[in-house]
Amino acid sequence: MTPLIITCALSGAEVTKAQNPAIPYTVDEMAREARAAVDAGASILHIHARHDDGTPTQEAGRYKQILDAIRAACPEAILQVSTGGATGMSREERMAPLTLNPEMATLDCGTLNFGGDEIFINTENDIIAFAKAIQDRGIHKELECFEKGHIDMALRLHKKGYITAPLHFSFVLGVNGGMTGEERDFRFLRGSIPDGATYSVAGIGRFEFSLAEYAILDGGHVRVGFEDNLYLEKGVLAQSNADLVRKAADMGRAYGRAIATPDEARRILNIGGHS
Ligand code: KMH
Ligand code: ZN
Repeated sequence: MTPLIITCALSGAEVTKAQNPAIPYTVDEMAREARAAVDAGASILHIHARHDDGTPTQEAGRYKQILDAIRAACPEAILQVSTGGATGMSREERMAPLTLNPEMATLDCGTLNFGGDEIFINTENDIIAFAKAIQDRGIHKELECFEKGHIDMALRLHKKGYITAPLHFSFVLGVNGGMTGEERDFRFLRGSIPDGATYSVAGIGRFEFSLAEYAILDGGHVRVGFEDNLYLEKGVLAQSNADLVRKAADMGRAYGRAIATPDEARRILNIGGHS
């Protein structure tokens, strides 16, 4: 079976130290969490920038400090910036980290409710603009799909030439306002992507490890980390992102999947023409 690519979503934009004190905000905390996650088996790091007080930001300057520190701590890892940022941010604001030419970036493929009064807005024109900005810079994209309509949108824009191959999907399931992450949801989405496409699952909260198991058994890939889930098991907070990565890696190995190194991940996803 293909080696298992583990992505670690280090901090996200929404969760806070009040919920789990181990969530990294500062540059040093980000770099330390990144190194430990890579040591535990992560090959891709999904990065949202925060200011020292935890406020999410898409400022290129702050992203640069964080990317430089993470690169120094783990030069082998694939760094994936978020173009999702936080709800309420403008298109231009969200695009700023692309000016740093990271190896990977997310491309969010549709709008959804995001709890309370929050709406995560990704209009068709937003998606086209993000796709162009990402692809023009030769950055490898991950197509974030929070429900089936987002896959349909990505495939429609692929057919029109706005989103180019290779197609690598992330099924982000369990957001309050998006699709749940039950097994039937996974099977529906997994069956909706074209042959030859790759995918990873990101289960929010209680869906993190159940979805990971379906994907591992199916030959897919997995994202874990504080952005998605704060708990190692019910009622037990994870002490670090590495705890969550280690649990996914142990599950992968138990089902016969070797854990992909960053270079193996580059080959599997065809990043930069590796194949
Ligand atoms: N923070 C969410 C509103 C992404 O990284 O591309 C969006 C998000 C998606 O996290
Ligand atoms: Zn994110």
